[in-house]
Amino acid sequence: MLPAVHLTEPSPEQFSERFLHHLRYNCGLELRHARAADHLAALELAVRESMIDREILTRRTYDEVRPKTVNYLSMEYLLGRLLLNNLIATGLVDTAREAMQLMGLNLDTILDEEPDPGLGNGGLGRLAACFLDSLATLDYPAYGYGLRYDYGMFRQGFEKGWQVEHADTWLEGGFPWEIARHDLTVPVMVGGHVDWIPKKGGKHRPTWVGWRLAYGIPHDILVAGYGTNTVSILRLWDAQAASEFDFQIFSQGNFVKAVEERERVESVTRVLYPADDVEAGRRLRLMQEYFLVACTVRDVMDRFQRRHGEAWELLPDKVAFQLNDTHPALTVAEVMRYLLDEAGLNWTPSWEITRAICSYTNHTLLPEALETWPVSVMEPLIPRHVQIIYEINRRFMDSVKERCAGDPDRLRRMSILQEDGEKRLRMANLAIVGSHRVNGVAKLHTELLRTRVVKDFADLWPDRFVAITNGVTPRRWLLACNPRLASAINRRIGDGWVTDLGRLRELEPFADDTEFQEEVLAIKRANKKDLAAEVQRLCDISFDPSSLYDVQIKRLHEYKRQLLNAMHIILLYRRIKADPSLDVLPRSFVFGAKAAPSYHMAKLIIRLVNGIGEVVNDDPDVAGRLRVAFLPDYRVTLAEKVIPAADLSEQISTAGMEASGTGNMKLALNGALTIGTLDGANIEIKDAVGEDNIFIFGLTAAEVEERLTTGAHRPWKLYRGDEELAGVLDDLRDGVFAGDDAPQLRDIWSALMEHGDRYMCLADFRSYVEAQEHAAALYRDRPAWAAAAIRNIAAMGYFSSDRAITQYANEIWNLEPVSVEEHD
Ligand code: 26Q
Repeated sequence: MLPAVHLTEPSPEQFSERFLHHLRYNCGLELRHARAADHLAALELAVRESMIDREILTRRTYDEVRPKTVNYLSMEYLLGRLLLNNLIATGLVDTAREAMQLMGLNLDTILDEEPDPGLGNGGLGRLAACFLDSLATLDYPAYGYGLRYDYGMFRQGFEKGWQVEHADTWLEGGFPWEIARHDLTVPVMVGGHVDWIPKKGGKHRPTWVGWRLAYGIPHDILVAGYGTNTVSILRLWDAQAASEFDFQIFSQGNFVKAVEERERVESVTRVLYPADDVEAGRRLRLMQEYFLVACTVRDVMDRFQRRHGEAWELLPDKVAFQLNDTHPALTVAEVMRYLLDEAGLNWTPSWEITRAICSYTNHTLLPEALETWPVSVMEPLIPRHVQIIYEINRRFMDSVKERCAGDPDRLRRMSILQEDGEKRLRMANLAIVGSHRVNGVAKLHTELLRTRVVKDFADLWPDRFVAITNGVTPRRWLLACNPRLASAINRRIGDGWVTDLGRLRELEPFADDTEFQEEVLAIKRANKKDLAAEVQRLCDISFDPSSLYDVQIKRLHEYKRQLLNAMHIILLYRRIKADPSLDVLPRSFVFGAKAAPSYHMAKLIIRLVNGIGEVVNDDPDVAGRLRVAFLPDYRVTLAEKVIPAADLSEQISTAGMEASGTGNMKLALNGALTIGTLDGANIEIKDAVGEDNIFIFGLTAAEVEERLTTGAHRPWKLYRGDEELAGVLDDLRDGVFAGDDAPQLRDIWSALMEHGDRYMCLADFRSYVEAQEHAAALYRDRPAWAAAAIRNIAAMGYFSSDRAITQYANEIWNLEPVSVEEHD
């Protein structure tokens, strides 16, 4: 008999006892000696207790029920701060607030001490974090798997307007949320080669020999569902050298070489690649991808075996692997290797099982962003996997040949092996062939996948492709980050929306309610005042809360077109300079974006926006009507401050290039109006809020495609046809906003005028400016703007990650929720 587990809610007094206990026995401090960082650590440990109780309960339930479990594999998790969300999830916010008060401390001050675990680049990593929140909240049995990078996303600073990168040492002050599970350490094989060795029965079997061992140490971060007992685990792997690894070198007396070798192994989880495209493709990155996959498959198979022994045929009823983009695509090969080489199954059942348990989410439409790896890089690291992939491909090609014999081009396109030039493996093709479902992340995205990017596969297997539009968690992105708006909503419709976001529809009737309009405007203003203080602190720029806050926060990419936004600001500035008495709506522009350190053009655009700010912010003719702030070190924590204060949400990617976007959803949920192209999830946002409550502009994906492929896009023609545009371009050419850096920033002008303006900034410019004018006009009509904002909030129900995860569970994983009850 296991001991009973009951979850008891601590009183504020008991909670402060807990806090003081941790302060004393973990930090070795009495309250009077504790500093802010100690308060934080003690509070985190106090909350963690409640989470561990729930985790133990969850584990017990699953050991009994042995339910099907989804394993989400992602190279990135952009968690953001955890303390407030964990307090909210466990229902301890008020208790903690009172407890801190009892000790003369302030909860909000402590919360603001927490560093941001930034183990991701952008949307894909944040989506993984929202999904974990929803999985736990909806009681789906789930594990998240990732890597425990010693250095997460770099910290961004600006020097003379240029981005500079600093190391993110997030583990330095200790990270109380993680629990190292040395007992669950897994071995990982690398290197060596494949031999054909006779097995029993005289048959020769390929055998991976000569490999070396490394180890993966799991570090578990608990993820508490909101208002449920379910706690799931995010398991992050840390690479460690095996002690016997270097035995031989040690014994030869080459101590220093042996230590270097250990260092090489352990560097696998040293740093997150700070680029969200394939350019960063290096051997170490491949090693990271393999390491995640090898550790995870081993862990999942060990758990399966503990529960079900060797009944491998049960795998599809018990296990699902979800691949977050192609980064963990080697899962397909690793599961095959495990079933063939370790479980001893034959090819056909192994392949059926593999396909039944794997599925793949695609996050990009740009063909050049699809991951491929040179065989010459893969072979020395994972020779057995390369061999298995060749065999997968051979059988796949045979089956395609039967269907489309007379179409060698089609065969070439569909092959996992790219053979022109250096031989490479196409990870998307591997992931598609090895999965039973492939999903896009928005309707348009899935449609373009089907008809353009992987058309051949969609023609062959139409049912394999499904559309599941992204979503965001309302716990972090409304309840936690915008308490003012959350309580105003609660006062009108109750708090059911927190776990059933569709309930926001009930706000619709309040769109025309003057009192609610005024309340929403007052809340926005208070949030804008808070942000103004932050902007002052970070950038020494003063924002007027009555100005329109025009916000673009996302990774810096040419296709996201921060440049188009900048060109609009230049246009407004030029209009003011031409006539300082002109009536222009006062605007405060907020940018937040990190550029990949090797992305030249992205860094130039950051320099340009900072240059515009320098010129515009202090120009007496402008008289404070335009303010431009590029907030340094954009990350989840900063997003949580900007989003509640935003009036206008810039979602202006070149149509057909943004797979979905998720910031668009967060901003609308907080009452910002969108100015955007018909791209990604913007289209579905438009359908939800109605055309009158969004500012849509620009070419459609089909029109962009047409112009790019026919060469119909003519930058110089557009230049000559639009005087204002010409003025903006001349300023870019002349380095008006570049100071001493004019020669370098001229590359931006060249990209537009000499290299074909691939992202169609010129083509969409006039239409964008007009949409901006509509936005300005509506903003002046405060009640009308408030009504539109309320309609946006009311329409965001669909964009909850709870809805998205329910779809994954039903349409991909065939997964049922399991409720976690207290045990007697
Ligand atoms: C690949 C190979 C080597 C090094 C790095 C990478 C790499 C890393 C990160 C490639 C891509 C990423 C991230 C992509 C990403 O964030 N995509 C975004 O995913 C969101 C969630 O689906 C969408 O909303 C966005 O539209 C999409 O851009």
